[in-house]
Amino acid sequence: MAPLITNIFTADPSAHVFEGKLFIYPSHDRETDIKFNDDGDQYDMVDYHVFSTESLDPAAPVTDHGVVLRAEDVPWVSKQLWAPDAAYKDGRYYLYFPARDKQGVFRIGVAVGDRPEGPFTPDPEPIRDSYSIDPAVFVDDDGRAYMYFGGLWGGQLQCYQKGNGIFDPEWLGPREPSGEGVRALGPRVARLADDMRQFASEVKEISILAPETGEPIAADDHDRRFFEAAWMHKYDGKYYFSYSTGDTHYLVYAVGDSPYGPFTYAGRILEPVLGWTTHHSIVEFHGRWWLFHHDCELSGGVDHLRSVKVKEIFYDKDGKIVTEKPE
Ligand code: FUB
Repeated sequence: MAPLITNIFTADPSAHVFEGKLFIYPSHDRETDIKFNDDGDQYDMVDYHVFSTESLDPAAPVTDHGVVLRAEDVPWVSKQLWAPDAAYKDGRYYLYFPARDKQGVFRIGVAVGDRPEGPFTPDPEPIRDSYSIDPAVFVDDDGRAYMYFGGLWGGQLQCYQKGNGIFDPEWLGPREPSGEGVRALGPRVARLADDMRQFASEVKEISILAPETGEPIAADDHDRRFFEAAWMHKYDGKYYFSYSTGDTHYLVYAVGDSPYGPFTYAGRILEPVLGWTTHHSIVEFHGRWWLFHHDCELSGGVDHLRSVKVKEIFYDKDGKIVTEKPE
């Protein structure tokens, strides 16, 4: 299947329907001489573009709205603009993005605009109490907004085992908890304030439960434990929390009855693609459900030069997502 975006390398697509059009907020991958490592230093991105399309018909054009935010325009950022997301509330659009601060610690920032295609003006400081990577913002039917976030290894989630805001540098690197009886680290969620620029609640850890035991997924269960790439969507009144399993390269999901979880693991959405990372979003558009994701086919398998793709997904009669194979 051909990539949706071919003029530049793009990854981590967060798709949203705004003003009746489909908007995509991806990372913008670029060439670098930085050596590949398991901390992801080679993902050295410096800006964001926004894309939109009126239709997901393969022949429909996709518009590149150009650069909407640069690392150099955000006072607290040192490097690595990783996977972003966007949200709309009360007439304004919000672009959320993770990046390393001047101390090399990942934080999450917000930039605000009047149009879905930007431009966006960044707040001068990261969101208070935010940490790690991969923000995904979900606005529920009652108007309440939640940010899901977190990522292991280079994403530094494992550095916060002593508590929110307590960064433990001992855990830096491609590391995570392991061992018999040790539960996996959960992704994080916080409710967003009405102004969408700060957290209105404490950051909470989310529980992802194994269906066979009802207990949290084990740390060594790398086929199912949360690694990065949080996404939330609602289908038939249920909350579908989806994510990447990182080093086992699956996109998987878990289902719950509340935006805070707990969520019970429900299966795979996409088998591994070409390339180390896998990251996605799920959105309903014109009455059909779409999985946006990326792979490295266009770059011939270069892990940090990815391209956004889209694929229709289907639910069975019980609300289970039918597993897709990469194309
Ligand atoms: O694009 C940089 C990082 O790679 C993202 O933040 C992760 O989700 C992975 O896709």
